[in-house]
Amino acid sequence: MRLGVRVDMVHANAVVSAIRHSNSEGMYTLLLNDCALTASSPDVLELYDLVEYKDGKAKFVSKGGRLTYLRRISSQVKKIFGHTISLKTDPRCESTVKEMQKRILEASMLCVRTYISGAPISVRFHADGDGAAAAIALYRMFNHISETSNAPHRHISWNPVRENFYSVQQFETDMMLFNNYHTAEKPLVIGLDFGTAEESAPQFARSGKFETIWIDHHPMPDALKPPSNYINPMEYKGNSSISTGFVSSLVASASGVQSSDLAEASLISDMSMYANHSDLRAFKIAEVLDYLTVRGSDHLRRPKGMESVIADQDALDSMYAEVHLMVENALSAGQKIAAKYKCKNDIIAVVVDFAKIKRMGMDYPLPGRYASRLQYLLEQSNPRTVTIVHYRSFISVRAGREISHKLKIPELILAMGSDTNGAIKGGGHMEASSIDVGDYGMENTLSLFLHLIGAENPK
Ligand SMILES: [Mn+2]
Repeated sequence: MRLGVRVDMVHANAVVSAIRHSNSEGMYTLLLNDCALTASSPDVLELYDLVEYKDGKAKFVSKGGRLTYLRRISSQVKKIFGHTISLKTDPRCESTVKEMQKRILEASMLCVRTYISGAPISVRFHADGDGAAAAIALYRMFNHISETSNAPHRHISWNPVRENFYSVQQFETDMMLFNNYHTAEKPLVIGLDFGTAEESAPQFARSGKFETIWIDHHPMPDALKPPSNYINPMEYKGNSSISTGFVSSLVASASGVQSSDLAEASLISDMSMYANHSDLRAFKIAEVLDYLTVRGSDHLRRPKGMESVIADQDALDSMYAEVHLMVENALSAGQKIAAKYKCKNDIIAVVVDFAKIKRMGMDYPLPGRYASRLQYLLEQSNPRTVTIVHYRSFISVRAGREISHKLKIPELILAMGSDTNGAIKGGGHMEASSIDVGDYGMENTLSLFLHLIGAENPK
């Protein structure tokens, strides 16, 4: 059995590995052979000072503990990586997982090293089921490190992100946090399931003062130079069906933490081709995370709160029942009011006016996810379905894999843009895209789009 660190213990020869400046007195992270504690001090300490620890206080002994620090941090990191576990992987993406393995292990080790040393960490995750699953996997990993290394009380800030890029504001907030610290290891920003967009470029270029681990599975624009420790399955002959939650669970499993439930839930949430829809627990988690990231309270939109729901079977079951009913009702209402069009190649276009769903008092899921769910449902009975959900000035288009390569929707959107002198904008990929109708108006845009996919009698 592992014994906790007793606060009344006296530790000689502790080394200062991180300093947090505050108005009154500094807070110090002290590295020992078998633990990493936090202490205040009557003395003004510097990095790598050797100190004596007693009752939460550090007393200066001597300078020059850098080598002691390096030796200790390496041995503490090593201790954790004796227990790597494996994650069940779909045979279809095994080769990609194998190719990513080295980067995954490096990322995991960097997390452990940064955490134990006491350097601050900012985790930013896309506010959806996949991003949240990824964040919770890492949350479990950091908890595990905290227990295994006797390293409590670290600063990690967990932030859900709505944009698809690492913004100036996010960057400034991270720098503000990091500026309060003076640390042996660089501070760390972890980006999950977002950020692979051109708008991130200036912030990535300025990221020299901290380390990054960036996990994403969206296509990379040519203009973007990724930050360090960038892991995207698309760069390893994989595809976007390998979710961020799945890759993050691999990072967690490298340090001995089980999160296969989150890996599976993220695949379901992102409608991955590797998703196992008969895994009921994973399905429930996906449904609940999708909901919490959109409608959860501040606490329930962060890993600690979300994990408290997942870890409690009753809480998970009852929240799932509630959310699932909302989704089912909204989807069946949509099927009733949908307008259907026969198109070329035996394709059926299903058009839903989301404002009508809202008027019936249903405002969850949001239109984009709603379109994905409806498409998934409809393609069970007819794989040649294209789902079109419109709300305000936006249209979400979803197409099944079987027909998406015939339709080439992103190309149609570009064509509509040039036909309308740039009034219509949008983008996405073959299976999921969105259109901003701009000045061209909803009615006109819809009929233009339906015309392009060869709908009979479009409005
Ligand atoms: Mn994702």
